[in-house]
Amino acid sequence: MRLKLSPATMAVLAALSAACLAADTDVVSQRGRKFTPDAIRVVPGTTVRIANDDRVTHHLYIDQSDMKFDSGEQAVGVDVNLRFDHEGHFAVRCAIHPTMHLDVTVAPEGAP
Ligand SMILES: [Cu+2]
Repeated sequence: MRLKLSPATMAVLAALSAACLAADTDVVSQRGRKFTPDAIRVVPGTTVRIANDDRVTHHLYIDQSDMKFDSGEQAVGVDVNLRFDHEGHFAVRCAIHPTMHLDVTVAPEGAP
């Protein structure tokens, strides 16, 4: 059986998959003992993949009343996936490098 889709349907499907990809995963790089970008805004339910593209080990954590996280030691080349389910502002820090700071804002699309 062959599935025939009109160009309009194809356009809708393409737009939908692009929106889904945007909502599902964001990638942040660690390089030069900095997060790049160092501030992101995501919708609830987004997984943020933090890649250690650096030459040194990192150790990610969040220590807030509304969210706790501890990656343990994050070796060079290792990704840490962090899922944000709840709205709010979250500071991702590195236990080894106190100057490292990633600001994550979790808010629904269209929110101010
Ligand atoms: Cu670090």
